[in-house]
Amino acid sequence: MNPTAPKPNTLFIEVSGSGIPEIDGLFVPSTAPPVESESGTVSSLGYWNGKMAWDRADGKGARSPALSYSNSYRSWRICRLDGHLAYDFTTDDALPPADREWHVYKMGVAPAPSVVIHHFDPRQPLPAPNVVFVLGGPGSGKGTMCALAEAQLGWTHLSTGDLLRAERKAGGETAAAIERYITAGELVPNEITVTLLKNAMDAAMRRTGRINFLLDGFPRSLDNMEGWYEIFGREAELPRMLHFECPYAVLEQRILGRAQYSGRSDDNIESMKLRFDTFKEKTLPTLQLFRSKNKVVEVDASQGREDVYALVKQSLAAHTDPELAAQPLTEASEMRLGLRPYPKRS
Ligand code: UP5
Ligand code: MG
Repeated sequence: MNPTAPKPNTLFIEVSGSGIPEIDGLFVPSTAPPVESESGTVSSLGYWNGKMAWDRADGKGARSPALSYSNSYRSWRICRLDGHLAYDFTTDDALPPADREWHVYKMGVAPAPSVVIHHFDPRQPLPAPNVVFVLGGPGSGKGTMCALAEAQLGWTHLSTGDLLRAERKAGGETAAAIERYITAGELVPNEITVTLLKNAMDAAMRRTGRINFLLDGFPRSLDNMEGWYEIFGREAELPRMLHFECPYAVLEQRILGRAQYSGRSDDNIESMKLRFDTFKEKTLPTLQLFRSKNKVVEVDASQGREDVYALVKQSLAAHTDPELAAQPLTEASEMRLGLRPYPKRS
């Protein structure tokens, strides 16, 4: 293949709320073969002016793509069926903006539509995710290591604890219940946790196109595992598990260290003891189950951060993009590893 040839466009774009029927809808990557103009220039509909362009799902945009980039105006444009410009956005961004308001041009209808970019065809079910569970006592470093793997290795980090805290903050109907369980160091019921997890995984896959997940702090009980089976099926292969092993005295020190800045209602000696009891009573049986199926990688998490991260990186290597794995550490990653101080708070 010619290395300079444009890459095929594989993204899907959903446009809604424009008030113009031919604009609202799904923009799909073009499958039309490249065409040769009279002067002999070959262009592909999936690629326009050096940037990706989008055809219409109904094929109405056969002559020129309805969503395209103009190099001369340096802007993304959405055109009506009659070719008139309806919306534009001046930027050099590689993709049409999905998080900012578009400008309404002469033939457009205000307000500008919202634009959502999908990495997978939204009309089809999502592919199966590749999941690794990460378990370990409170303060064993799950969050720290998963955040590193996300920033450096391209895995998506989802912490059920963080999802629950975000849901509590959003103040929905389950917020009060979540608060009670978390402060008591007990496990939040399955209906809440597993639903949050499933929704977050789907949204992340569509948004990023990435299917590698580190699920931090899940499954915390055999009951959680039942919830998992209900959603992903009993036939699906059991995910692998990283177990962060660390003595209680070390965990306690770390949690008390973090308590100075975390603002977490469970970062105190009393909640910490309850969390550890819950870990032994509810989470250890899950770990045993995974051990009996040879699915566990044991990680000595009492070591320094760099050593723990090296083990994590190694155990994820088979599914990690080697180019990402070879990247130098970002500043934020160096801070997480304790190689660089965090900036002083004012
Ligand atoms: N640190 C990390 N690694 C270190 C190292 N190698 N050397 C030295 N220091 C290290 O790390 C803790 C602290 O230690 C940090 O200051 C870090 O810099 C340092 P962190 O990465 O935050 O540890 P982590 O294992 O993530 O600890 P966390 O407290 O988050 O674990 P928990 O499992 O207790 O908390 P979680 O947020 O997962 O859950 C909270 C509550 O939510 C649960 O108690 C429960 O009530 C509820 N919950 C559910 O009900 N169901 C779920 O599925 C999940 C949560
Ligand atoms: Mg955590």
